[in-house]
Amino acid sequence: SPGHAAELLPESDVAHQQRMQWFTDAKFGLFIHYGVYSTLGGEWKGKPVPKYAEWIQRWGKITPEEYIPLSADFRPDALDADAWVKRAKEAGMKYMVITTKHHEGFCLWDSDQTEFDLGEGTEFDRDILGELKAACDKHGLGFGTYYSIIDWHHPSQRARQASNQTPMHDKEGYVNYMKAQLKELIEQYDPAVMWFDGDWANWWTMEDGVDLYNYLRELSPDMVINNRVAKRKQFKKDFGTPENFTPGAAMDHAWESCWTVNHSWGFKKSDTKWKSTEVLIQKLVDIVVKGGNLLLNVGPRADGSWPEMSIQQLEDMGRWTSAHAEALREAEFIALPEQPWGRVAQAKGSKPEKGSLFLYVFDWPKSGKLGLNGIRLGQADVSTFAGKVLAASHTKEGISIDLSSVEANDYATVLRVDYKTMSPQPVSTADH
Ligand code: H79
Repeated sequence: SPGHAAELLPESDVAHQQRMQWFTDAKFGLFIHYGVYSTLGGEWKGKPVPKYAEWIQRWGKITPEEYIPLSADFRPDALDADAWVKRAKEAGMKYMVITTKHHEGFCLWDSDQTEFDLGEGTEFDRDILGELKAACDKHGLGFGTYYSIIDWHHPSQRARQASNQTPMHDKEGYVNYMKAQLKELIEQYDPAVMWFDGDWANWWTMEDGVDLYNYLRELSPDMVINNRVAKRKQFKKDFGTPENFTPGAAMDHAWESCWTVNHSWGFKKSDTKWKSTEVLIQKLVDIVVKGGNLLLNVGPRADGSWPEMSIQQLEDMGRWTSAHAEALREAEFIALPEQPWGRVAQAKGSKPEKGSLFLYVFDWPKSGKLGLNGIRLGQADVSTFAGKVLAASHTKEGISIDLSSVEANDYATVLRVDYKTMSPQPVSTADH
């Protein structure tokens, strides 16, 4: 309860590791930002509003009296849950996370706690979270729910939408509201991931987060919860959430980097900053070789259709992820110096006396020779994933691979190095 210095419920390292295994193996997931803001597409009174479209109420200075009636226009008639999940699956994604309640406070399920929601008694009487959960079960994806701690609709914070200097009112009442809603989500949809956001609110403390984490852990022993349940900078469980950046190296805990396919998270008509497939694939590789997941966001239109570009981006990614499933799924972090041409991972189960490396070539060396540096390998057989064997020679720095018979892939060309004996220390010149 508020005011208590809560402690996390105990969990052994083994239990934690077992609970997290599917998540760390997943590598790639779909993020969906979908809510009343989707009806505006980032425009208010005929003009684009700057910044993220899901923040339009704040940045467009829209009053609650103007904003609330917009929910009547939110009719996901064209939402095809099976098609959404299939697109994710074919892209190589293993789970999805949808904004069940963003900062605007609108709920995508029929909540007993509010009338600002979809479902029975509203214009649109369909259980879209139930449909998505069923599609995820059918296609073997994990179903996750995003839930914002900040709520601009709830009376406790309604005035804070216009200015976050306005004090929080009846925090205890709001925490009880959150707990009741989260219980509904767990009981109705049994989410594999609970993804919080808005932890930066000055009224939300570490103790509040720990208390909420314990509450959820008792309701759902296996659910994976992100670190924004508390204060993301201090809280490590269950996973870190770098947003719009990728850490420089592996971390000592699970993590997931979230990026969006353009600039805004929610659908924004004027947002044409679509990331190229090359950028997206290279992000995925950069994250995966450091032991993280990529949660890639799409912002559907209010009716549930997706921008054509996003459908295309996921299709293009799927071609690469299915051709290189092994180099995606079996990749494990290996501490090596940076390679100027791309990234390196070791295959799961590799040992110093025998194993494999995956090389992901982003920038094709003009010389036609690829230098894998900072490593000493005994008998290295280099091959492409088409089974072509490449000539390799040992150099002072590591090995040099002849690429003259290989055709470059647009996004990341993958090579496999099978070695007998490996020492991943920089080769010192004194050895020669
Ligand atoms: O849901 C998406 C975004 O809407 C949400 N997180 C992703 C996943 C997000 N909202 N804001 N941010 C991310 C960036 C953080 C902005 C902040 Fe601030 C800077 C929070 C506190 C300081 C400016 C001042 C915005 C609110 C107060």
